[in-house]
Amino acid sequence: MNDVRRLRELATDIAREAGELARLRRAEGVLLAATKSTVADIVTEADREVEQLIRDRLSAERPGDGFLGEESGGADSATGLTWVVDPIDGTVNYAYGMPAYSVSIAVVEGNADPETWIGLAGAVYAPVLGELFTAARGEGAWLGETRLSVNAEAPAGALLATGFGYDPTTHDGDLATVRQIMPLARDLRRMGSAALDLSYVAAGRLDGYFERGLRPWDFAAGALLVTEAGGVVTRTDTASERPMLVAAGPEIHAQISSVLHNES
Ligand code: LIP
Repeated sequence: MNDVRRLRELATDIAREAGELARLRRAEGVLLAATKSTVADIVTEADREVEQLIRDRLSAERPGDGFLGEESGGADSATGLTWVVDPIDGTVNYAYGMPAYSVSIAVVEGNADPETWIGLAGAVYAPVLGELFTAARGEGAWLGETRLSVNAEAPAGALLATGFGYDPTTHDGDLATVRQIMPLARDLRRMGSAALDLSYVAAGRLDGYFERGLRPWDFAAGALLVTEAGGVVTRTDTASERPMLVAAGPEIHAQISSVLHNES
């Protein structure tokens, strides 16, 4: 039996240290390290340095656990647990000096396959905003000492968030989805960090969130926050290159899913 509280404390402690490093490096000036899938898909030296800090801490504290990080790839698990890490989620915001970025650290039972893993604990830390979201399986979702709960309904229409991939050829399809869903919405937000979008759904700051094409590290911690706050997180089109993730309270999730199914 895994001690999910201890795993949560470890994720929290490392996320705090990693977030402070990211904030320090940003203040010193951002160095672009490379581009990845497209010219818009950037990685900074800080992304790599922060992920290495996280990986080193986990190797010391949890030898034998598996690892999947956005920048340094994966390592198989010898213990049955795998850490899924986005060192700086919202990298473009980070590069431009916007505060909406976060360190996302999750630990799952199983390997880094979202179709089969069981989320055990997670932390999402936004260092500039000074907010640390945490969750452990069966222990609820928290912002500091405040327990979180998703919104049950949205009588004035749902405040929704979404995002778009780095590949401009996908933007028309994603905008068609937005157009399809807007009749449910009172408004739409596009913050640029999936981990924060999911944290905000858990906190009731958003009524729902949907996005195609997220990678496991973008949502591993945030999805646990939402489910531990009473919400529902689903991924559909999982055989495609761009699965659709939807996160919301049960009623709003059903409304979004109904529209998406009619769309497809
Ligand atoms: C980002 C996600 C965001 C998405 C961006 C990007 P990154 O992750 O958090 O929701 O819309 O396209 O994938 O690249 O900053 O780690």
